[in-house]
Amino acid sequence: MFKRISALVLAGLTAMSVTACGGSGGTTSAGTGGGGGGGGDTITMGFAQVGAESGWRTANTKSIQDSAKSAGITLKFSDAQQKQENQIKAIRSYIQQKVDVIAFSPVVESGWDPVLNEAKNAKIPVILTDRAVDSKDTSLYKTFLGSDFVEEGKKAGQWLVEQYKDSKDTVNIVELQGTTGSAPANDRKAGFAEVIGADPKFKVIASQTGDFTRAKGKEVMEAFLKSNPDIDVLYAHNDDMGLGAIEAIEGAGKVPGKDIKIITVDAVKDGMQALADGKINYIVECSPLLGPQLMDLAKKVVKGEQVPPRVVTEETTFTQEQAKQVLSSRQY
Ligand code: GYE
Repeated sequence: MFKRISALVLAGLTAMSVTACGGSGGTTSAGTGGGGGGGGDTITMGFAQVGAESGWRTANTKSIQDSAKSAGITLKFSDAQQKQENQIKAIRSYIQQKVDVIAFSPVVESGWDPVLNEAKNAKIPVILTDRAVDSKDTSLYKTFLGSDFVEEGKKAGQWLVEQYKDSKDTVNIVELQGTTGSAPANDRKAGFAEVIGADPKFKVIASQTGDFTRAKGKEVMEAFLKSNPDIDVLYAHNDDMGLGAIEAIEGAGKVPGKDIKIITVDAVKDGMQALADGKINYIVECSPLLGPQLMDLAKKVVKGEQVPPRVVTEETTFTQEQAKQVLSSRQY
C-alpha cells in the first residue's frame, strides 16, 4: 500500500511511468540516458542489498522484487551479507553487465566514491535506496530514496522526554545501536541524543552495536544487564534487536515494558506484536516498502529525466494502544 509512503514529489510520476512499462514490449527504452543498454525494451536494474539481517530487510527485499515484477523491470539482485566489499563486488559486476540502472542500500556510509565513480564513467545512473553515503560529490548518484533517520531518533527521544516529564530522578538508558558506520545507526543515535541532551537527568549509561540482529541484540543486552543493575530504559535502533533484548531481560528475571521501558524503530509485525503485548512501550515507524517508489524513480533516471535529489518516506509512531488497533492489518 502506498498510504504511508507517499513521496514528497512523486505523485504525477507514478501514473505516468506505470503505464509506460506495465506490459510486455513496454515503451520505455533502456539505454536512453542510462547509456548502459541492458538490451531490449525493458529496463534492467542491478540491486545490491545489504543482507537479510532483520524483519525490516526481508520486507524491503520483497517490496523491491514484487515492484520490479509489476513495473516490468528486470531485476538482478544480490545479498551482501552485511559486508561492504560484497556490495562493491556486486556493483562492479552490474557495471560489467551494463545494466541500465544500479540501486543499492549502502551498508555503511563511507568508502563508496571509487565504485560510484566507476558507475558514473560507465554512464550508469545510481539510486541510493534506504541508506545514504557520505560522499561529498553528489553527482555520483541521482537521488536518495529513504527515511529521515535523524527524525526517527528524535521521535524516540521525544516520547521519552514526555514519559518522564514529571520526574526529577535520573533515567538510566542503555542503547543498542545498529550496524557500526551505517546511516541509520549514526542518525538514530544523533537524533535521540539531541533531544534527550536537553535534560541532564537522562543518562545513556551504555551504548553498543547489536548489528541490527536479534541474536546480537540479545547477547549485548545480557552484557548490559550484568554490568548495570539499574537500567530504566532500552533504546534499540530496530525491532529485531529489541526483541532479542526482551529475551535477555526475561532471562534475567525482569519484566520488559515494565521494569525496563523499551523503545524501538521499524514497526515490523513481530515488533508490533510485542508492543501490543506490552513488552515494548513505543515504536517509531520506518517503512521498508520502498519498491514502488524505487521503480518509478528508476524509469525516470533511465530516460534521463530530472528527479528530486532526495525523496523522504512518510512515517508515523505507535503506542501500545495504537499497535493493538493496527496489528491485524500490518503487511510486514
Ligand atoms: O531499521 C533495520 C535494518 O536501513 C532502515 O536496516 C534500515 C535498517 C532497519 O536492518 O531493521
